Amino acid sequence: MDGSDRKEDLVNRADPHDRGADKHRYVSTSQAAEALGVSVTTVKRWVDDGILPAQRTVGKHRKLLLADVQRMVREGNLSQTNSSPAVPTSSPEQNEPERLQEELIRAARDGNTDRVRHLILSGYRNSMAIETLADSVIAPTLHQIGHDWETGSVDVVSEHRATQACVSALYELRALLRSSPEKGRPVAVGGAPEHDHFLLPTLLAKLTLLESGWDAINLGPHTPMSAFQTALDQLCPALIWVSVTWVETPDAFLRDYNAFYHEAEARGVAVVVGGQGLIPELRSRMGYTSFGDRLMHLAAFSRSVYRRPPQLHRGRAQGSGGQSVGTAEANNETADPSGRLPLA
Ligand code: B12
Repeated sequence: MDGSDRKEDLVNRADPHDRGADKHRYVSTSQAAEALGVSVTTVKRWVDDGILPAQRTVGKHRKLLLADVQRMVREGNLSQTNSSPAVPTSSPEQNEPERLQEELIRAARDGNTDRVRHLILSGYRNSMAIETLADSVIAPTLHQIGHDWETGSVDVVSEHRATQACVSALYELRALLRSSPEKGRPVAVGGAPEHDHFLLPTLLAKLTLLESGWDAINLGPHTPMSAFQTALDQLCPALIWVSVTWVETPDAFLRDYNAFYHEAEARGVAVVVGGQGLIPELRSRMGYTSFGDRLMHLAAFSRSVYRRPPQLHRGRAQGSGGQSVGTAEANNETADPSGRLPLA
Protein backbone atom coordinates (compact mmCIF):
# COMPACT_ATOMS: atom_id res chain seq x y z
CA MET A 1 0.00 0.00 0.00
CA ASP A 2 1.61 3.33 -0.99
CA GLY A 3 1.02 6.78 0.53
CA SER A 4 -1.91 7.66 -1.68
CA ASP A 5 -3.63 4.36 -0.91
CA ARG A 6 -3.30 5.05 2.81
CA LYS A 7 -4.81 8.48 2.30
CA GLU A 8 -7.73 7.07 0.29
CA ASP A 9 -8.15 4.45 2.96
CA LEU A 10 -8.56 7.02 5.71
CA VAL A 11 -10.79 9.25 3.60
CA ASN A 12 -12.96 6.35 2.52
CA ARG A 13 -13.61 5.45 6.12
CA ALA A 14 -15.50 8.72 6.33
CA ASP A 15 -18.42 6.62 5.04
CA PRO A 16 -20.99 6.65 7.87
CA HIS A 17 -21.62 2.92 7.33
CA ASP A 18 -18.03 2.21 8.23
CA ARG A 19 -17.70 4.06 11.49
CA GLY A 20 -18.68 1.99 14.56
CA ALA A 21 -15.46 0.17 15.45
CA ASP A 22 -13.24 3.10 14.44
CA LYS A 23 -15.06 5.53 16.70
CA HIS A 24 -12.46 5.39 19.47
CA ARG A 25 -9.42 4.89 17.24
CA TYR A 26 -6.65 7.44 17.21
CA VAL A 27 -4.56 8.60 14.27
CA SER A 28 -1.31 10.53 14.10
CA THR A 29 -0.94 14.11 12.89
CA SER A 30 0.69 12.86 9.69
CA GLN A 31 -2.21 10.47 8.96
CA ALA A 32 -4.66 13.31 9.62
CA ALA A 33 -2.65 15.61 7.35
CA GLU A 34 -2.78 13.05 4.55
CA ALA A 35 -6.52 12.61 4.88
CA LEU A 36 -7.21 16.33 4.99
CA GLY A 37 -4.78 17.15 2.18
CA VAL A 38 -2.80 19.66 4.26
CA SER A 39 0.63 19.64 5.86
CA VAL A 40 1.47 18.15 9.24
CA THR A 41 2.38 21.68 10.40
CA THR A 42 -1.14 22.84 9.57
CA VAL A 43 -2.70 19.98 11.50
CA LYS A 44 -0.50 20.76 14.51
CA ARG A 45 -1.48 24.42 14.31
CA TRP A 46 -5.19 23.51 14.17
CA VAL A 47 -4.72 21.33 17.23
CA ASP A 48 -2.89 24.10 19.10
CA ASP A 49 -5.56 26.62 18.07
CA GLY A 50 -8.28 24.30 19.36
CA ILE A 51 -9.78 23.79 15.90
CA LEU A 52 -9.09 20.06 15.88
CA PRO A 53 -9.59 18.27 19.20
CA ALA A 54 -6.60 16.12 20.19
CA GLN A 55 -4.91 14.50 23.13
CA ARG A 56 -1.24 14.14 24.01
CA THR A 57 0.58 10.86 24.31
CA VAL A 58 2.97 10.25 27.21
CA GLY A 59 5.75 11.40 24.88
CA LYS A 60 3.76 14.69 24.34
CA HIS A 61 2.85 13.85 20.74
CA ARG A 62 -0.56 14.96 19.54
CA LYS A 63 -3.05 12.16 18.80
CA LEU A 64 -6.38 12.73 17.13
CA LEU A 65 -9.61 10.78 17.17
CA LEU A 66 -10.21 9.20 13.77
CA ALA A 67 -13.86 10.25 14.09
CA ASP A 68 -12.88 13.94 14.38
CA VAL A 69 -10.70 13.72 11.29
CA GLN A 70 -13.42 11.89 9.38
CA ARG A 71 -15.90 14.58 10.36
CA MET A 72 -13.62 17.28 8.96
CA VAL A 73 -13.07 15.31 5.75
CA ARG A 74 -16.80 14.72 5.38
CA GLU A 75 -17.79 18.30 6.09
CA GLY A 76 -14.88 19.62 4.06
CA ASN A 77 -15.11 22.48 6.50
CA LEU A 78 -11.69 23.96 5.97
CA SER A 79 -12.61 27.48 4.88
CA GLN A 80 -12.52 28.94 8.38
CA THR A 81 -9.55 26.92 9.48
CA ASN A 82 -7.21 27.66 6.60
CA SER A 83 -6.96 31.26 7.66
CA SER A 84 -3.25 31.83 7.40
CA PRO A 85 -2.10 33.73 4.30
CA ALA A 86 -0.19 30.77 2.91
CA VAL A 87 -1.62 27.35 3.60
CA PRO A 88 1.19 24.81 3.62
CA THR A 89 0.44 21.80 1.51
CA SER A 90 1.19 18.16 2.03
CA SER A 91 2.59 17.55 -1.43
CA PRO A 92 3.12 19.41 -4.70
CA GLU A 93 0.53 17.09 -6.25
CA GLN A 94 -2.24 19.12 -4.69
CA ASN A 95 -0.72 22.53 -5.16
CA GLU A 96 0.68 22.73 -8.67
CA PRO A 97 -1.82 22.66 -11.52
CA GLU A 98 0.54 20.68 -13.80
CA ARG A 99 1.11 17.92 -11.27
CA LEU A 100 -2.53 17.81 -10.29
CA GLN A 101 -3.47 17.62 -13.96
CA GLU A 102 -1.16 14.63 -14.52
CA GLU A 103 -2.68 12.84 -11.54
CA LEU A 104 -6.20 13.67 -12.68
CA ILE A 105 -5.57 12.37 -16.18
CA ARG A 106 -4.27 9.11 -14.72
CA ALA A 107 -7.27 8.77 -12.40
CA ALA A 108 -9.74 9.61 -15.19
CA ARG A 109 -8.13 7.10 -17.57
CA ASP A 110 -8.29 4.44 -14.85
CA GLY A 111 -11.94 5.26 -14.22
CA ASN A 112 -10.98 5.85 -10.56
CA THR A 113 -13.90 8.04 -9.49
CA ASP A 114 -12.82 8.29 -5.84
CA ARG A 115 -9.40 9.52 -6.82
CA VAL A 116 -10.84 12.07 -9.27
CA ARG A 117 -13.01 13.39 -6.45
CA HIS A 118 -10.14 13.45 -4.02
CA LEU A 119 -7.80 15.29 -6.41
CA ILE A 120 -10.32 17.97 -7.32
CA LEU A 121 -11.26 18.61 -3.70
CA SER A 122 -7.64 18.65 -2.56
CA GLY A 123 -6.81 21.24 -5.24
CA TYR A 124 -9.56 23.43 -3.84
CA ARG A 125 -8.54 22.87 -0.23
CA ASN A 126 -5.00 23.84 -1.09
CA SER A 127 -6.14 27.28 -2.19
CA MET A 128 -6.26 26.73 -5.94
CA ALA A 129 -8.71 29.23 -7.47
CA ILE A 130 -11.70 27.58 -9.11
CA GLU A 131 -10.82 29.15 -12.46
CA THR A 132 -7.32 27.67 -12.21
CA LEU A 133 -8.77 24.26 -11.37
CA ALA A 134 -11.04 24.65 -14.40
CA ASP A 135 -8.58 26.11 -16.93
CA SER A 136 -5.38 24.35 -15.91
CA VAL A 137 -6.53 21.05 -14.43
CA ILE A 138 -10.03 19.91 -15.40
CA ALA A 139 -10.27 21.26 -18.97
CA PRO A 140 -6.85 19.89 -20.02
CA THR A 141 -7.76 16.54 -18.46
CA LEU A 142 -10.97 16.33 -20.47
CA HIS A 143 -9.15 17.49 -23.60
CA GLN A 144 -6.70 14.64 -23.10
CA ILE A 145 -9.54 12.15 -22.61
CA GLY A 146 -11.08 13.51 -25.84
CA HIS A 147 -7.75 13.01 -27.59
CA ASP A 148 -7.52 9.46 -26.18
CA TRP A 149 -10.97 8.83 -27.62
CA GLU A 150 -9.96 10.19 -31.03
CA THR A 151 -6.90 7.94 -31.11
CA GLY A 152 -8.96 4.97 -29.99
CA SER A 153 -7.25 4.39 -26.65
CA VAL A 154 -10.41 5.05 -24.63
CA ASP A 155 -14.06 4.53 -25.52
CA VAL A 156 -17.04 6.83 -25.18
CA VAL A 157 -17.89 5.22 -21.82
CA SER A 158 -14.65 6.64 -20.42
CA GLU A 159 -15.58 10.11 -21.68
CA HIS A 160 -18.91 9.89 -19.87
CA ARG A 161 -17.36 8.45 -16.71
CA ALA A 162 -14.65 11.10 -16.57
CA THR A 163 -17.25 13.83 -16.99
CA GLN A 164 -19.53 12.36 -14.32
CA ALA A 165 -16.67 11.91 -11.85
CA CYS A 166 -15.69 15.58 -12.24
CA VAL A 167 -19.31 16.71 -12.02
CA SER A 168 -19.95 14.88 -8.76
CA ALA A 169 -16.72 16.23 -7.20
CA LEU A 170 -17.73 19.74 -8.28
CA TYR A 171 -21.14 19.38 -6.67
CA GLU A 172 -19.37 18.62 -3.40
CA LEU A 173 -17.17 21.62 -3.92
CA ARG A 174 -20.20 23.79 -4.56
CA ALA A 175 -21.53 22.96 -1.09
CA LEU A 176 -18.28 24.30 0.41
CA LEU A 177 -18.50 27.50 -1.63
CA ARG A 178 -22.01 28.24 -0.45
CA SER A 179 -21.13 27.98 3.22
CA SER A 180 -20.91 31.72 3.92
CA PRO A 181 -22.58 33.84 1.22
CA GLU A 182 -22.25 37.60 1.60
CA LYS A 183 -25.27 39.82 1.91
CA GLY A 184 -25.85 42.12 -1.06
CA ARG A 185 -24.06 39.93 -3.59
CA PRO A 186 -25.20 40.38 -7.20
CA VAL A 187 -26.99 37.70 -9.19
CA ALA A 188 -25.46 35.98 -12.23
CA VAL A 189 -27.37 33.51 -14.41
CA GLY A 190 -25.99 31.25 -17.10
CA GLY A 191 -26.03 28.01 -18.98
CA ALA A 192 -25.37 26.34 -22.31
CA PRO A 193 -27.69 26.87 -25.31
CA GLU A 194 -30.17 24.43 -26.77
CA HIS A 195 -28.63 21.22 -28.22
CA ASP A 196 -25.44 21.77 -26.21
CA HIS A 197 -25.38 18.95 -23.66
CA PHE A 198 -22.03 19.68 -22.07
CA LEU A 199 -22.18 19.70 -18.28
CA LEU A 200 -18.76 20.82 -17.11
CA PRO A 201 -18.13 24.20 -18.77
CA THR A 202 -21.29 25.87 -17.46
CA LEU A 203 -21.00 24.21 -14.03
CA LEU A 204 -17.43 25.46 -13.73
CA ALA A 205 -18.55 28.95 -14.80
CA LYS A 206 -21.09 28.91 -11.99
CA LEU A 207 -18.49 27.84 -9.41
CA THR A 208 -16.06 30.49 -10.65
CA LEU A 209 -18.67 33.19 -10.10
CA LEU A 210 -19.77 31.77 -6.75
CA GLU A 211 -16.19 31.92 -5.58
CA SER A 212 -15.95 35.50 -6.84
CA GLY A 213 -18.82 36.33 -4.50
CA TRP A 214 -21.77 36.22 -6.91
CA ASP A 215 -25.10 34.53 -6.34
CA ALA A 216 -24.57 32.34 -9.42
CA ILE A 217 -27.47 30.37 -10.87
CA ASN A 218 -26.73 27.71 -13.47
CA LEU A 219 -29.63 26.88 -15.78
CA GLY A 220 -27.52 23.98 -17.04
CA PRO A 221 -26.96 22.50 -20.51
CA HIS A 222 -29.48 22.49 -23.39
CA THR A 223 -31.23 25.70 -22.31
CA PRO A 224 -33.30 27.52 -24.96
CA MET A 225 -32.46 31.22 -25.35
CA SER A 226 -36.08 31.98 -24.45
CA ALA A 227 -35.31 30.64 -20.94
CA PHE A 228 -32.37 33.03 -20.63
CA GLN A 229 -34.79 35.80 -21.61
CA THR A 230 -37.27 34.67 -18.94
CA ALA A 231 -34.46 34.65 -16.40
CA LEU A 232 -33.89 38.35 -17.10
CA ASP A 233 -37.40 39.02 -15.75
CA GLN A 234 -37.50 36.48 -12.97
CA LEU A 235 -34.02 36.64 -11.51
CA CYS A 236 -32.91 40.21 -12.39
CA PRO A 237 -29.26 39.28 -12.90
CA ALA A 238 -26.45 41.79 -13.30
CA LEU A 239 -24.54 39.29 -15.46
CA ILE A 240 -25.42 36.43 -17.79
CA TRP A 241 -22.87 33.86 -18.97
CA VAL A 242 -23.44 31.74 -22.05
CA SER A 243 -21.14 28.73 -22.41
CA VAL A 244 -21.12 27.30 -25.93
CA THR A 245 -19.35 24.02 -26.68
CA TRP A 246 -21.53 22.69 -29.46
CA VAL A 247 -23.82 24.53 -31.90
CA GLU A 248 -26.09 22.28 -33.90
CA THR A 249 -27.61 24.83 -36.28
CA PRO A 250 -25.59 28.06 -36.38
CA ASP A 251 -28.28 30.19 -38.06
CA ALA A 252 -30.96 29.22 -35.54
CA PHE A 253 -28.53 29.76 -32.67
CA LEU A 254 -27.53 33.22 -33.93
CA ARG A 255 -31.16 34.27 -34.44
CA ASP A 256 -32.23 33.22 -30.93
CA TYR A 257 -29.07 34.33 -29.19
CA ASN A 258 -29.03 37.81 -30.76
CA ALA A 259 -32.72 38.36 -29.89
CA PHE A 260 -31.86 37.53 -26.28
CA TYR A 261 -28.75 39.69 -26.32
CA HIS A 262 -30.62 42.79 -27.48
CA GLU A 263 -33.05 42.35 -24.61
CA ALA A 264 -30.20 41.96 -22.12
CA GLU A 265 -28.37 44.98 -23.50
CA ALA A 266 -31.53 47.10 -23.30
CA ARG A 267 -31.70 46.26 -19.59
CA GLY A 268 -28.04 46.99 -18.96
CA VAL A 269 -27.24 43.35 -18.17
CA ALA A 270 -23.70 42.23 -19.02
CA VAL A 271 -23.47 39.13 -21.23
CA VAL A 272 -20.22 37.14 -21.13
CA VAL A 273 -19.75 34.40 -23.70
CA GLY A 274 -17.17 31.66 -24.10
CA GLY A 275 -16.63 28.00 -24.89
CA GLN A 276 -15.05 25.81 -27.54
CA GLY A 277 -18.03 26.12 -29.87
CA LEU A 278 -17.59 29.86 -30.34
CA ILE A 279 -15.47 29.74 -33.45
CA PRO A 280 -14.55 33.19 -34.87
CA GLU A 281 -17.08 32.99 -37.75
CA LEU A 282 -19.86 32.54 -35.22
CA ARG A 283 -18.60 35.01 -32.66
CA SER A 284 -18.16 37.78 -35.22
CA ARG A 285 -21.93 37.64 -35.80
CA MET A 286 -22.84 37.80 -32.10
CA GLY A 287 -23.36 40.70 -29.75
CA TYR A 288 -21.84 40.39 -26.29
CA THR A 289 -20.35 42.48 -23.50
CA SER A 290 -17.29 40.31 -23.06
CA PHE A 291 -15.79 37.16 -24.55
CA GLY A 292 -13.30 34.86 -22.88
CA ASP A 293 -11.30 31.80 -23.94
CA ARG A 294 -11.01 30.62 -20.38
CA LEU A 295 -12.81 30.94 -17.10
CA MET A 296 -10.09 33.19 -15.73
CA HIS A 297 -11.46 35.76 -18.20
CA LEU A 298 -14.96 35.36 -16.78
CA ALA A 299 -13.55 35.72 -13.25
CA ALA A 300 -11.66 38.88 -14.25
CA PHE A 301 -14.69 40.40 -15.93
CA SER A 302 -16.93 39.59 -12.97
CA ARG A 303 -14.48 41.27 -10.61
CA SER A 304 -14.62 44.42 -12.73
CA VAL A 305 -18.38 44.56 -12.07
CA TYR A 306 -18.41 43.43 -8.44
CA ARG A 307 -15.67 42.95 -5.90
CA ARG A 308 -16.57 40.87 -2.91
CA PRO A 309 -15.84 42.42 0.46
CA PRO A 310 -12.41 41.58 1.85
CA GLN A 311 -12.29 38.28 3.68
CA LEU A 312 -9.91 35.50 4.45
CA HIS A 313 -10.96 32.51 2.42
CA ARG A 314 -9.02 29.28 2.10
CA GLY A 315 -5.89 31.22 2.92
CA ARG A 316 -6.35 33.74 0.09
CA ALA A 317 -7.40 37.31 0.76
CA GLN A 318 -10.13 38.33 -1.72
CA GLY A 319 -10.56 41.76 -3.29
CA SER A 320 -11.86 44.86 -1.60
CA GLY A 321 -14.58 47.39 -2.15
CA GLY A 322 -18.08 46.48 -3.22
CA GLN A 323 -20.85 47.54 -5.52
CA SER A 324 -24.47 46.60 -5.24
CA VAL A 325 -25.90 45.72 -8.62
CA GLY A 326 -28.88 43.44 -9.18
CA THR A 327 -28.44 41.96 -5.71
CA ALA A 328 -30.44 39.07 -4.31
CA GLU A 329 -31.61 41.33 -1.49
CA ALA A 330 -32.56 44.18 -3.83
CA ASN A 331 -34.63 41.70 -5.79
CA ASN A 332 -36.30 40.53 -2.60
CA GLU A 333 -35.04 37.00 -3.11
CA THR A 334 -33.52 34.55 -0.74
CA ALA A 335 -29.74 34.28 -0.70
CA ASP A 336 -29.99 30.57 -1.55
CA PRO A 337 -30.41 30.06 -5.30
CA SER A 338 -31.81 26.59 -4.84
CA GLY A 339 -35.01 28.17 -3.53
CA ARG A 340 -35.91 29.51 -6.96
CA LEU A 341 -35.28 27.13 -9.80
CA PRO A 342 -34.14 23.51 -10.05
CA LEU A 343 -30.51 24.44 -10.54
CA ALA A 344 -27.37 22.57 -11.41
C1 B12 B 1 -16.69 14.80 -22.69
C2 B12 B 1 -17.01 15.14 -24.14
C3 B12 B 1 -18.25 14.72 -24.64
C4 B12 B 1 -19.31 14.04 -23.78
C5 B12 B 1 -20.09 15.14 -23.02
C6 B12 B 1 -20.56 14.68 -21.67
C7 B12 B 1 -21.35 15.78 -20.98
N1 B12 B 1 -22.63 15.54 -20.82
O1 B12 B 1 -20.82 16.82 -20.62
C8 B12 B 1 -20.15 13.33 -24.88
C9 B12 B 1 -19.55 11.98 -25.14
C10 B12 B 1 -21.63 13.18 -24.57
C11 B12 B 1 -19.87 14.25 -26.07
C12 B12 B 1 -20.75 14.40 -27.12
C13 B12 B 1 -20.45 15.16 -28.27
N2 B12 B 1 -19.29 15.74 -28.55
CO1 B12 B 1 -17.86 15.91 -27.27
N3 B12 B 1 -16.36 16.14 -26.19
C14 B12 B 1 -16.10 15.86 -24.95
C15 B12 B 1 -14.70 16.32 -24.55
C16 B12 B 1 -13.81 15.09 -24.46
C17 B12 B 1 -14.61 17.11 -23.24
C18 B12 B 1 -15.59 18.29 -23.11
C19 B12 B 1 -15.52 18.90 -21.73
O2 B12 B 1 -16.36 18.69 -20.87
N4 B12 B 1 -14.44 19.68 -21.46
C20 B12 B 1 -14.20 20.31 -20.14
C21 B12 B 1 -14.41 21.80 -20.22
C22 B12 B 1 -14.31 22.41 -18.82
O3 B12 B 1 -13.39 22.35 -21.03
P1 B12 B 1 -13.73 23.37 -22.21
O4 B12 B 1 -14.93 22.94 -22.91
O5 B12 B 1 -12.51 23.56 -22.99
O6 B12 B 1 -14.08 24.71 -21.40
C23 B12 B 1 -13.09 25.72 -21.17
C24 B12 B 1 -13.16 26.88 -22.15
O7 B12 B 1 -13.83 26.57 -23.34
C25 B12 B 1 -13.77 28.00 -21.39
N5 B12 B 1 -15.20 28.19 -21.33
C26 B12 B 1 -16.21 27.30 -21.41
N6 B12 B 1 -17.39 27.89 -21.22
C27 B12 B 1 -17.15 29.21 -21.01
C28 B12 B 1 -18.01 30.27 -20.78
C29 B12 B 1 -17.48 31.56 -20.61
C30 B12 B 1 -18.41 32.69 -20.36
C31 B12 B 1 -16.08 31.76 -20.70
C32 B12 B 1 -15.52 33.12 -20.54
C33 B12 B 1 -15.21 30.68 -20.93
C34 B12 B 1 -15.76 29.42 -21.08
O8 B12 B 1 -13.35 27.77 -20.05
C35 B12 B 1 -13.37 26.34 -19.82
C36 B12 B 1 -12.32 26.01 -18.78
O9 B12 B 1 -11.03 26.35 -19.26
C37 B12 B 1 -14.34 17.26 -25.75
C38 B12 B 1 -12.85 17.26 -26.11
C39 B12 B 1 -12.23 18.61 -25.84
N7 B12 B 1 -11.19 18.94 -26.54
O10 B12 B 1 -12.71 19.36 -25.03
C40 B12 B 1 -15.23 16.78 -26.88
C41 B12 B 1 -15.81 17.82 -27.87
C42 B12 B 1 -16.25 19.05 -27.09
N8 B12 B 1 -16.96 17.13 -28.43
C43 B12 B 1 -17.14 17.40 -29.67
C44 B12 B 1 -18.20 16.86 -30.46
C45 B12 B 1 -18.15 17.12 -31.93
C46 B12 B 1 -19.25 16.14 -29.86
C47 B12 B 1 -20.50 15.60 -30.55
C48 B12 B 1 -21.13 16.53 -31.60
C49 B12 B 1 -20.15 14.23 -31.14
C50 B12 B 1 -21.26 13.65 -31.98
N9 B12 B 1 -21.01 13.61 -33.26
O11 B12 B 1 -22.28 13.28 -31.49
C51 B12 B 1 -21.45 15.37 -29.35
C52 B12 B 1 -22.28 16.64 -29.06
C53 B12 B 1 -23.24 16.43 -27.92
C54 B12 B 1 -24.13 17.65 -27.74
N10 B12 B 1 -25.16 17.74 -28.53
O12 B12 B 1 -23.86 18.46 -26.90
C55 B12 B 1 -16.09 18.34 -30.21
C56 B12 B 1 -16.66 19.77 -30.37
C57 B12 B 1 -16.13 20.47 -31.59
C58 B12 B 1 -16.90 21.73 -31.92
N11 B12 B 1 -17.34 22.54 -30.96
O13 B12 B 1 -17.08 21.98 -33.05
C59 B12 B 1 -14.96 18.19 -29.16
C60 B12 B 1 -14.07 19.42 -28.98
C61 B12 B 1 -14.11 16.97 -29.60
C62 B12 B 1 -13.32 17.25 -30.88
N12 B12 B 1 -12.02 17.54 -30.77
O14 B12 B 1 -13.85 17.19 -31.94
N13 B12 B 1 -18.72 14.88 -25.91
